[in-house]
Amino acid sequence: MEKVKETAEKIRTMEIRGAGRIAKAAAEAIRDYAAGLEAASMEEFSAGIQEVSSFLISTRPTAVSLPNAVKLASRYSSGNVEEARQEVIENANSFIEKADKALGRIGKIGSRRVRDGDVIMTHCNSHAALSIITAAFEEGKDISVIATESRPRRQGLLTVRHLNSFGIPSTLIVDSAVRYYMKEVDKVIVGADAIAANGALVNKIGTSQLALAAHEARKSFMVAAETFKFSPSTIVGNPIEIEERNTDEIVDPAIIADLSHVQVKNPAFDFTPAEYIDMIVTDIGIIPPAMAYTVIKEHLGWEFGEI
Ligand code: RUB
Repeated sequence: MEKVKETAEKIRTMEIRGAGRIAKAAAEAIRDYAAGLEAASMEEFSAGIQEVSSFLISTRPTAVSLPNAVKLASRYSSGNVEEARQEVIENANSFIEKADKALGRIGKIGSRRVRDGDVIMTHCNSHAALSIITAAFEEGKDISVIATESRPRRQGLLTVRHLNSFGIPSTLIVDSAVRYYMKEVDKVIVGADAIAANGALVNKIGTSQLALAAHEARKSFMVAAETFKFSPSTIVGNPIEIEERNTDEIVDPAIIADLSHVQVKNPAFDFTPAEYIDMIVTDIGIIPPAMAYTVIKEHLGWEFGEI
């Protein structure tokens, strides 16, 4: 349990962050927990897996990849402890392997939509979006990137560092400069924390502003998302919860301590409606947002009874 707590803390404090990495870390934690779980009966085994699953899921509420990963990794059908343990280990490993492959596939498929000379705008730090950008560059396309700072946690710095390590030219801008630079942009590529059954995207706060600016300027808005970012529970009406993070991330509490009429808010994500999204690049191909329901039902393999 110590290792699970360690992983949960790293997710909570954002040492491990980005929906895909969070999902893989959770699958690894469940696998290692299952491997070492001392259970005299199936009841004890089930209770242990259940407890750890709920604990991990509670660390960050918005990235649907987290409950999806936990659910896929912790599946077992055997009534025997040793067999069930093996099933969990295999399911977790299979999830991790598929997640790695998915990033590569998204890069390969999405890069075909990037043209030589493109200026790409991206937001926050998405490994899926970066997979497309780096794949296009490695195919020899002469591209450059405009990366938003992504206040308050400034994940844009991670993005420009990553791009720089590939030799891809990038420009770092403040979030409020998005519309100012949109005229220079050919396409926007962002990642996803979750995609709802109606095709709406949940991603880092400010993504919907980018989408609005791209829509106004008639620039293409692409989302890069593994199929495990699609949210089954939205089919049965559950809304995706937007994480509100500590306001210390925005302003030092001492600065506003005596401002009795001021409150600070720090939502970490926002919703971009499907109508602003041109395509979603997934590991099973490029789809329109209207196909989100099909992905959940047919490719994620979810049954209504499970929700
Ligand atoms: C990260 C973020 C990313 C998505 C997708 O937010 O919004 O765009 O998680 O990332 P945070 P990836 O930094 O708060 O976790 O493509 O790497 O899964």
